Amino acid sequence: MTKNHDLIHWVNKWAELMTPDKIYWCDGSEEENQHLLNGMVSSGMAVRLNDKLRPNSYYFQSDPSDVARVESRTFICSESREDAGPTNNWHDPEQMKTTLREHYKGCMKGRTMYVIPFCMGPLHSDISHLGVQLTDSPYVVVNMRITTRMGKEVLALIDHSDIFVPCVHSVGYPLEPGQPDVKWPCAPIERKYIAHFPETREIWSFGSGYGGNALLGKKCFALRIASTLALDEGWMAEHMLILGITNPQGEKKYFVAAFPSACGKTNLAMLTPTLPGWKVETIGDDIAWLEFRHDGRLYAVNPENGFFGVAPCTSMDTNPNAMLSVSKNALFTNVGLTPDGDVWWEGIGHDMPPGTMDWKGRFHEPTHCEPIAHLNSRFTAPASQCPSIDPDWENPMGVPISAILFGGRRATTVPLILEARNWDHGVFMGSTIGSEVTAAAIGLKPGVRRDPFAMLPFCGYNMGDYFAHWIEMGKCTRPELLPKIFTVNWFRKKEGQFLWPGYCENSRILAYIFDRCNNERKTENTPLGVIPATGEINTEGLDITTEQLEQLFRIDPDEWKDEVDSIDEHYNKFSHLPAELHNELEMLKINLGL
Ligand code: OXD
Ligand code: MN
Repeated sequence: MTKNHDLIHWVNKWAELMTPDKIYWCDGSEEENQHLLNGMVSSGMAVRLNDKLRPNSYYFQSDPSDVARVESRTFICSESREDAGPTNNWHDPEQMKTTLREHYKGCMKGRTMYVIPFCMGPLHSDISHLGVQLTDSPYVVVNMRITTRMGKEVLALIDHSDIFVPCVHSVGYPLEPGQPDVKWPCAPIERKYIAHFPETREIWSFGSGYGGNALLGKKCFALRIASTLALDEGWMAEHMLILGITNPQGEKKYFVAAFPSACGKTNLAMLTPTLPGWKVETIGDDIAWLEFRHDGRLYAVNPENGFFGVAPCTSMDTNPNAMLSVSKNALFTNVGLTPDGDVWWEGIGHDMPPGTMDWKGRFHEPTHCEPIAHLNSRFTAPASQCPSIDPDWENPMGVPISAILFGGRRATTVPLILEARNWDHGVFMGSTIGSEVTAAAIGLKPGVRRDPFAMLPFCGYNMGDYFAHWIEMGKCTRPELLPKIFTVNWFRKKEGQFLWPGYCENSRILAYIFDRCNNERKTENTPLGVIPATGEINTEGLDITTEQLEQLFRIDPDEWKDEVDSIDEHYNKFSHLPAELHNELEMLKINLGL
């Protein structure tokens, strides 16, 4: 228990409203974890995997209606609509609280309310932040134990600090006396709410037990609420991986990279370089908190403690480090379950064992064409188990960043690599990231979706103000100390075929960026920015033709006319667009002769 009266008062107030049968304060111990997992196995929510194949690992299937983040039910409840901006679902905070209190009334009946003290960031870092999540889902507790620092030690920190972000979560499925539970309790979509109150730094989530809707430390706290803290306090909370890269001479640098969801951030963060003598190490695969420190350099910390990664297409070929991270002490949700008690998904690198159960609990006829694993099926694994984890991944100071990469999935238009002329030009690049979406994945219209800084679903305030914050951050230090900024696009195609091999061959691009950070390599100026001079990307041993390389850097005037129109349309949404970005767009038009 705690000595923090505010915390005790807050917990009691919510218990009165949600009326759980029991309140349990999580200490984060291994015994507690085993107890919860055993309980879920007994209730039928979890399956313990075969210990010989995958020690201490568990399998879960969600309700088919509760499989992903629901952007349409995610709300930013700021006092004024203007502060949520044109890209968020805004709701009046008092009205939202009134509506939600009705939903929360009695919602934990028949269940235990778990109190989870957690810390985003290393335990004793000045950039870390504390939170407490209430939840009625033991699945959430065991996932939060992996993805955040959680338990007794954090509670001791909360005892000595008045500041914690209060996070309330319920699956929204109370049980009447004698009513049997279901395997995955949740509420229907129209009763799901993922509500953020940026002014009072609160998160209220109701009705979903899955991923970012329920593990509130991740997208809700470390991105949406943290982005508002960062704006006020002069730092940055970003949807970025962090990696360390060492050249054959032993010199090391760190990069961060922002890509929209499902563009391979986890693969890039854990990449095994194909270039001899180079090494890549992982700090984080999804979120970076960035701050300028006394030496004028930008430092990054991964606020998370584990990975919550997309399973399909992860294999020993595409990402051996992720595969080894999930070899034990891992949780799997919505993948297939093999007859010998292991997991399977499309693209795991071997044929499906006969008799594998799909994520909906069915056994397929060979003619059945639905996937075994849901496209958004996930693994949860401790970062400490990743073979490529960086020795400094928990350094409370963070690591100094030399380059910032922006990217998306673009079959046309965008070159393989483009270097910004300066910080403001780089901010322009970040603010215009586009990525092709598939309708199947998130229920969005296929086509290019502008996802500025890959933060579209995750920025907790007006995105125009967020762009301005980026511009301001560039004034925090001397220009020569700012990281260089690049756009990359591994996904360019010709006649339906990828032009660049991607995956571990992306180390060739990272190596080029590394050298650019030392102001090495020959470059060429283009209307879009700076590209490598011919021959400056190491393609030794690659099966790639000169024509393919030219295609990868081609600037097609018609495509760019459309692109500029589309950026114009995108920018027109923002009444708070900083003048610097408007000027960058005008400059691009002039450079392109438009
Ligand atoms: C994620 C996402 O789950 O970006 O990381 O959607
Ligand atoms: Mn993400």
